[in-house]
Amino acid sequence: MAIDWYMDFVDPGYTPARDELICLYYFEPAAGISREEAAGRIASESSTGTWTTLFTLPPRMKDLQATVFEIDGNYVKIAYPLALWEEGNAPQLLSGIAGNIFGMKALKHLRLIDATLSPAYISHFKGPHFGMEGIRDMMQVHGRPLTGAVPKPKVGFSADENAAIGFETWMGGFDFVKDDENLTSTSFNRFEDRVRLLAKMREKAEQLTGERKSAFLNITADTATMEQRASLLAEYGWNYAMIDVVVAGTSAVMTMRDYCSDLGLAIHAHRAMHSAFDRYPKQGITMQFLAKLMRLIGVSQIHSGTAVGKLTGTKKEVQLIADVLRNSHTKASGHILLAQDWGRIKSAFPVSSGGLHPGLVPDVLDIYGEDMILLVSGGIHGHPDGTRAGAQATMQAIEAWKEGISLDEKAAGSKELARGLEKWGYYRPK
Ligand code: CAP
Ligand code: MG
Repeated sequence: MAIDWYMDFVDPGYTPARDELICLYYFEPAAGISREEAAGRIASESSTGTWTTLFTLPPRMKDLQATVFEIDGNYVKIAYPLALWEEGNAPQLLSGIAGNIFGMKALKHLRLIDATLSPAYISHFKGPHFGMEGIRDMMQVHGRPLTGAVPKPKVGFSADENAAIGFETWMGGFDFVKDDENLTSTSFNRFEDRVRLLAKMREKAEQLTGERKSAFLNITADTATMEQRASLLAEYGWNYAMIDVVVAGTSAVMTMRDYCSDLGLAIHAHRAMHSAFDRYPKQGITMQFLAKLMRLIGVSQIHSGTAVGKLTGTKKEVQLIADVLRNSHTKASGHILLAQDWGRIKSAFPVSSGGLHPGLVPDVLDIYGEDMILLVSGGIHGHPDGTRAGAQATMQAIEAWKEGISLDEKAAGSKELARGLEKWGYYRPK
């Protein structure tokens, strides 16, 4: 008597239906397990199956089974019937395609690389509230990257000190001030104080510069507290909320997407903890899939890497993530990206941050182009002449890139940039 039925989930001749979801995995079978059987196990355990044959199987069970339809070396494509998935429930999707399968003994390695989300599946999601164009209109910034900085050191400033640094950042020409991922509402810097004191500085900087200024203030906490904090942000005229989306979780982000949208707040998504599951190339979940999921559930922007700064992520990965976030259609690309039609789902901004300084700005803009958010934090506060000069140096570096001239040429007439290059040159932090 057959013990298992994993091969029932394998059909190389199968053509997926238009409304099915397609997942691409990298996999390595454990010793003694064939590729076909390993692939069948992934499809089985991520849809309807289990480790042994069963007998009570209503006919609909067959229609709900996922199907392995393509195995190419260590890559497998699996089609998932739409009916498997609850409408608009992204956490449930993860429980299926990114759940138990990562722990199966039958697999030495498994990595979810990407998924094609069918138009029928996407139709139950709202996506980003504003889209890139909406954010640009809201901030009245066109024809250049948007810019921002986190006060550094990461935490330790009082709310007063934080507001003063924010003012200097804005007066240097930056659009945004941002909380660090590990700053929420600590005894030395309460969220309420920060919101209120920065709002005062924002108004002053807007009057003095005539520019629209904003901030990504970190509301990350339990969902009820996040709602209270989002309401407070709106009360003080802020147009953004920041959430550490990986640690808060997909459910909380979905709830906050609607709550913030009702308040007219865009969501800045920090991805702290992402490297715990996306860094090792043979295991886990890719950042491009995480970016896709976060666009689907409605963040307005998410960190996507620098390729030249202090944190991991290759130029190719960074560009892929940017495509997933910005494009209305993404083309399939080898074994790293599946085709995706986003339908009416709006775009989201990629955010480049981490070890950047004026000397690295052209490299980053060569990778991204200007439709991105550039966060330079240590790279402005560490400027020899202070925060405002650091921000001015970064804006001058952006101008140089737009003018198509080298930073050295630009620095000849820009003392802030010259001083920045004196300190950092073109150093790539490790
Ligand atoms: C950058 C940063 C950001 C990282 C996040 C930090 O500061 O504030 O959190 O960029 O990584 O705490 O390191 P610096 P990623 O500019 O001073 O380095 O963008 O890769 O998600
Ligand atoms: Mg940070």
